[in-house]
Parts: sequence; structure tokens; C-alpha cells
Amino acid sequence: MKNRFSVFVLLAALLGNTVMAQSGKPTSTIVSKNTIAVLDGDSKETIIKKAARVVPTANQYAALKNEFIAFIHYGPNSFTKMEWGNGKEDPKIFDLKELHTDQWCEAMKAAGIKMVIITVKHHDGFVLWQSRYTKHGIMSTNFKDGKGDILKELTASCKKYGLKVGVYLSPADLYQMESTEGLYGNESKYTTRTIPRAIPGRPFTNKTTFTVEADDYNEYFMNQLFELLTEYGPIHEVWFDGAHPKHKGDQRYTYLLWKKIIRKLAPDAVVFGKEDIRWCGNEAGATRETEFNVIPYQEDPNKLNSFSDLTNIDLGSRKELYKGKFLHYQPAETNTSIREGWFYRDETSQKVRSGDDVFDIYERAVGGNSIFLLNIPPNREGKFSDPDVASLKEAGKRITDTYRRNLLAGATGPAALLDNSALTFKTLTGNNPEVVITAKAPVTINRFLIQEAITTQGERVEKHALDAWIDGAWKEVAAATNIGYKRILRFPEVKASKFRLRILESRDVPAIANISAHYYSTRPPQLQFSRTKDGLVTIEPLQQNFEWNPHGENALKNLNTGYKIFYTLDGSEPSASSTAYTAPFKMTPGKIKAVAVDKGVAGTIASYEFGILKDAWKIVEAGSTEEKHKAEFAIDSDKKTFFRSKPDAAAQFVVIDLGKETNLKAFAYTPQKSNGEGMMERGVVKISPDGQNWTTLENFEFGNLINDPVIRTHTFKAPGKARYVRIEATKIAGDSKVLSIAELDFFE
Ligand code: FUL
Repeated sequence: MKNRFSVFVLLAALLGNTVMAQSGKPTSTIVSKNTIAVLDGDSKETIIKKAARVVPTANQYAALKNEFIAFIHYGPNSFTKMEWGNGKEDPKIFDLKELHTDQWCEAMKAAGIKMVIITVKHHDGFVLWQSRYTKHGIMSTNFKDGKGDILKELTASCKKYGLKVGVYLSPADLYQMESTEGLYGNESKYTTRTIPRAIPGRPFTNKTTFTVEADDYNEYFMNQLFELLTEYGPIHEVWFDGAHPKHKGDQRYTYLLWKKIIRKLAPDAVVFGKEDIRWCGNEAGATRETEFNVIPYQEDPNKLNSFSDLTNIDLGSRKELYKGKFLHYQPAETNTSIREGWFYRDETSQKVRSGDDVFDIYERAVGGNSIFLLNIPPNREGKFSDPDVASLKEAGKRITDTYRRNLLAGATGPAALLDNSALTFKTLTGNNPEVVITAKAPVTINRFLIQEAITTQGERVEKHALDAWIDGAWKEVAAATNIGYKRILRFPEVKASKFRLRILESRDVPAIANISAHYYSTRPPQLQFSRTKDGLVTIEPLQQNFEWNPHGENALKNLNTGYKIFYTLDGSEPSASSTAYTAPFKMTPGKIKAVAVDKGVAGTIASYEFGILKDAWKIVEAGSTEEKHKAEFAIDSDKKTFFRSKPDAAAQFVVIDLGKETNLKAFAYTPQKSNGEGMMERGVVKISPDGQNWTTLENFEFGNLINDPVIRTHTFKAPGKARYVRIEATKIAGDSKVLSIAELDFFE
């Protein structure tokens, strides 16, 4: 027992979690529970007090403590390069020759991942384990002569590396919908059945049985749950995906029965997509600024058979809580993929998230009161690919380097906050609740980690701020909303020995469990430039070219707070004594060079040449245009939007009116990057003084565009004077049938 607060925790547990203050006096008579009903006549104040006492179950808390977990999407899609299979695939398509689950585990371990959830059955219905109840799976492939079992190999590796295991068992099952003997939506009757159904010659060691009222598909599903939960060691999460590429008949799911089986056979497991764990609402790695895990429900979630996706930005504010009939603890999982897509496709077109991006999502997700679930899809050689491993290792190194050391170790302050335990806590009383921590010596920090005592006291803080004692005064260095399981505050580094946490709004007396301070070794980011149509130039950290499901965050900007940007316009090398960039500024055509400087260290110099301003440009004509990809997008100074022609147009071209006669020395083509479609490999530039009489200025050619879709410049041998320009493609890369242009630029 660490200190006297632990006694209160224990006492609270014995008393059915009646909330106790630090002094030992109950702060309320409301009993802390996982779900608390709102009663008719409860005032708004009571509802909020109740919300402040909603606590995680032991399993939910263990899930939160995992913090960083992995997903493995593997199956026929990894070979067909599809995201969703159709259930009609020949199992032999899953042509696995080797399987290296130790390599997966080693890479996950290096990233600090604690659990791995594998798609033992995705929507296509193909199973990765030796199920007794279907032949549509690994048993019908050539892998180990049909005797292979991916779950078995993975669980063995996980045991070796100390990782927990979870299973993704898709309720939607296209094989069972499409095949003639398929059970999904077959209109079978609900009758009394025994789970597991006995299969001659394949007895179960676990002799538990369940008597259920089920139809064929629900029985099939529960039989499979039984296999998964009894024959592979402890399972810590069961993942039920809500997505349905297709439906059939009136197929319903008897989740309440599935739950009985899970609770009995996998007592340590949380269920995703149901009352235990909720989806964060996107697949991009985006996080809410305020992620409360106390969620209002209209019906008792413990009795609910089906759950809807909660995607609103505000799920748990007071305004939302007032509408609830049940207040329920339900943590979010922030799920996304390290690759563009959930399944492996290839090494060329499918990009991989950078270590920066993974680390940034980690800090936003884990440090924003959620669990980070990152998918790493194995390749067709049964391994994680090198770029994925590199990204995992890089993120893992940053997590360890940053969070292994608490720079407040040995500091003075309430012991319960500094004992590195999220169970002991201190209540901060008074009208302006705050706590001051004094380090032994000044420390330089840019991360501050706070945890509430959620297991017994619940989520209470709604707004807080952090101050550092600098030059004889308190200076606010960061502020945020809720805390919950964990909040990581990120801010430009400060050096101080005294820090003050102020709680500005809370649902009840704040009960803070843990505080620590850290230093993330920032690096000056690489830079990128953009200019609006009327000439406003922005310089910012270079965003990674990862275009699947953009989360809208600039990882480099988020991570590297505290750097400054300097630039030159005269071609000279920029340094800390050049002009400082503070806000977008107007720039006519010309060269710009810029550098970010962090703690006196300069990053890589970035340079760019802006062409003629496009404010007076107009599209006169285009060979053809798709409605959503107008020709104007080729000259709107926004590289994210692009022009795309219709397929097979007789001529693939655009004609631009430059607004005035211009001396054209060069032109630049920026291809669209969302896919390899429509890249202009060869073409011709024609010019005209009046838009009627045309002369050919020059032919051009750009190579390797599909693999390297970066801006290409063509300088004319002799400049041409023109007001009108026609760019015509004569060959599109990869024999694509459309022409696409993200941006066209001309240089005088
Ligand atoms: C979605 C599915 O449709 C995707 O294929 C993937 O499994 C993802 C994690 O969930 O709903």
C-alpha cells in the first residue's frame, strides 16, 4: 500500500465505490458505477454530479492502460488488393508461402504496442484459423497444406513477446451471404441450440456449453466465438465492426447472447463496437479536442443489442449529458492504418505514414483520453514491410525517449500526484483549485501529462491550464479542456522549476491522480510553400504525402512547437538573421528560400520559384471536364484540387487566357497525387496572341510521373510571347484514359 490515499481507494471499493475525498469524507452519496441512470426529476446539477461518478470497469481500465494497440488486417484482400472482398473469392487466392508472426511482434514491441487485434474474419467471410464450422478459409489454401492457423502462430508469438491478443470477427459475412449453402440471411428459424455444436472427431477441451435461442447464422457466429475464445489462450478484445458492404434478408444479430459467451469465456476481454469500447468516429487518426468517455444513452447500454456509431464532435459535454437517460463509461478507440488502406496492396503506390505522423497521433489519441489502435497490414510474404517497421520503430523510439523519464521525479508536491500511480489521487478543493509542483532544479519541458483518478472518482475536469514560474511570475504555457484517463499538453519548451496546474471548470471536486513532465526532442521541420491565387505566400512544415483519409492535422507543426522560420527573396541562403516569417505575405513571381531554426539548430533549406500570379487567368476551353474536376482547378493555385477530363476525349487539352501578353520562358506541371491517373507524360504547348491563331511553342516530356508525382518544370529553348496558351497532352502515363492537372504555372 503506497500511502494513505490507497486506503481510501480500497475503502471506496469495499463500500461499493461511494466517492471519498482525500480527507476520507465522502464527497457525495452517489455510488460510482459504470452506468448510472438519470431519474425523472434529476436536476441538471444532479446529472452532472452523476456524470462525475461514472467509472470504467476493470476491463475498460486495462484497455485504457494498454494505450497503444495494433490491428492486423490480413486475408484474401491482401492478395487481390481489394479493401472489401466479395465473399466469392477462391480461398486459394490467399497464396501464403511464409508467415513471420515473430517479426510482426518484434516490430510492434519496438513501437510500445501492448495488444494486437487480428481480422480472423473480415467481411468476405474467409477465416484465418482452423474453424470446425466452415471450409472457407485457411484450411482450403495451400498454406502448410491447409493445416496452417494464423491465429495460432500469432498467439504463440504474442506469448513470446508479451503482447495481448484480440480478435476481429466481422458480423457481416459475404461468403455466408453469397454461397448456396450460406447461413447468413437464410431465413432459418430461431430454435434452441447448443453452443458449441459438436463436430465428430473434433472435440473441445473446454466443456462449457451454452443453450441459446438462435437462427443458423447466429449459431455459426457463436460457435466460432467459442473456438476463438477457448482454443487460443486469453483474448483481451473482441472487435465487432459495424460496416456492412451488403445485407441479406432480415438477418439480425443476437448480440446479448454473444455477450454472454464472451463474458464467460473471455472474462478479461472488452467488446469493441458495443458497450465496452466505442469507435472514435473516423478512420483517419483524427482526434477530438475534448474526448469525454462518459456518454449519454437513451437506453441502458448494458441491455442494448445494437449500438449506433457515435460520430458527432460533441458527445459528452454537459449539454449532451442533460439529454441522457443513462450515463455510461465508454472509452474511444482512435483507429487508423499505417498504410493507405486497411489491407496491404503494394510498395509503390500505397504510402506509409511517417514516424512523425504515428507519434503525433499517439500523443493526440493517448494524450486525449482514448486508445490508439494502429493497423499494420502484413504483406504477401507474411511480413510487415520495411517502411512500416521503420515507421513503427521511429515512433516507438520517440515514445520511449519522451515518456520514459519524468522530469518531475523527486519534485515537491502532493505525494499522490508524484507517485506515478493513477490510483492514488488528490482532490483539489476551493474556488480556484490548483496544485503547485516544485522540481529539485530547473527543468526544460515541452510536454505535461495529467491523469484523473477515473477508476474510483470518474472524469471531472472540464477545463484546465498549466503555468510555469518564469522570471518571477506565473506564465500560462498550455490550456485544454477535459483530462480523464490521460491528457498530454504540448507546448513550446519552457525552463522552470515551479509548475502550477489550475482547474478552471469541473463536474465535481477535481481528483487528480498523476502528474509528470517530459521533454520531446524537437527537430526543425522541413518546410513547404504555397501561394494563393492573389499572391499570399504561406511557409509551413512539410506535410507528409499520405493521402488516405486525411486527418487534417499537421503532424510536424504539432510536434515541433517552438521553431522559427526565416526566409530570403534575393536568392541568398536564409539563416536566423534573415527576415522572420510570422504570417502569410504577398509575393510576386520569384524565388523564395526558407529555413526553420530550433534552439539555434537550422533545418534543411527549402526553396521554390513562384510563377506568374494567376489572379487574372481564365480558362477559355478544355477538351472535356468532369463535373467535380473543373478545368479552373488547374489554375486555382491549390494543388489539392485538380482538373480531370472525361475518359477517351478526342483531344485532351486546356486553353488559358493569361489576361495580358506575357513572355513565357518556362512552364510547370503539378500532377494530382490522389492516384496515378491522368499524368501528362508528353504534350505540346501552343501559344496565340488572340486565341484564334496558334503556333506551336514546344513539345515537352516528363518521365516516371506515376511513381514520382512531383512538380515538373519545362524551360522553353526560346521564350514565346502570348496572351493565350494551349496545353495539350499527347500521351498520358500508364495509358490512362483521362488527363488530370493539379496546377499549371508559367514563368516569365
Ligand atoms: C471498417 C471496415 O469496413 C474496414 O474494412 C476495416 O476493417 C475497418 C477497421 O473497419 O468498418
